[in-house]
Amino acid sequence: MLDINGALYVPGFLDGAALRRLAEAIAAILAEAPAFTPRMPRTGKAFSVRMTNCGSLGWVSDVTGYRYQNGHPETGRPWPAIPSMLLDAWAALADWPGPPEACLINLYGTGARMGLHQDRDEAALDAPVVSLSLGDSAVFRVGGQKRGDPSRSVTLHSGDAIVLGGAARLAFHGIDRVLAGSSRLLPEGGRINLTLRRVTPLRPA
Ligand code: MD6
Ligand code: FE
Repeated sequence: MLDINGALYVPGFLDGAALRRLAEAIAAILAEAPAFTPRMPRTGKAFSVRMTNCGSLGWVSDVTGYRYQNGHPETGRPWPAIPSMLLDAWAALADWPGPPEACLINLYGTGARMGLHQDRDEAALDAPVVSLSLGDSAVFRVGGQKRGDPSRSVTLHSGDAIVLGGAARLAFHGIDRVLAGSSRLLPEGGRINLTLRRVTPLRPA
């Protein structure tokens, strides 16, 4: 485990066999909850990343804003359940007393990236966000709690985990670029990032 600007970096958290099982589980989720193109609030500009979710809640973004909701924005169906191996990953990495409620699945094709952002749409900001990467490697940047704070980069490979918790929970972070063709895990290439989140406090106030 390494500290990257307060983020906990766990290289090789998942081995090859676990990654293959997880890739299959994600393919099944995508069959039930197809990838959608999120759009920026106000401008409606399309993200370069496509998304879906599993869990009781899923994160969506459209012209009206960012939010968590119970169902898929296009099919209206409830999100598929979070696979047990992801609940196990949360239990191993999160150090938090309840289960995650949402798993955002980010899909990176050629040229996709993710701008510097904070994850702050969760009421349970005392819970960390746990990230797992599959497929092609990507340059992940993490800074401080202000957009202009100094940042560090780390190349995330298939199977690596990142935990943003504690003082780093509200750190700005993003994906500068994906290194196309760096992994053979995913049949169609590209990169998948999973972020497990607790949205609501354990005992609602
Ligand atoms: C990505 N990750 O790796 C984007 N968010 O594709 C995130 O936005 C992220 O890695 C919260 C915590 C960890 C993360
Ligand atoms: Fe994020």
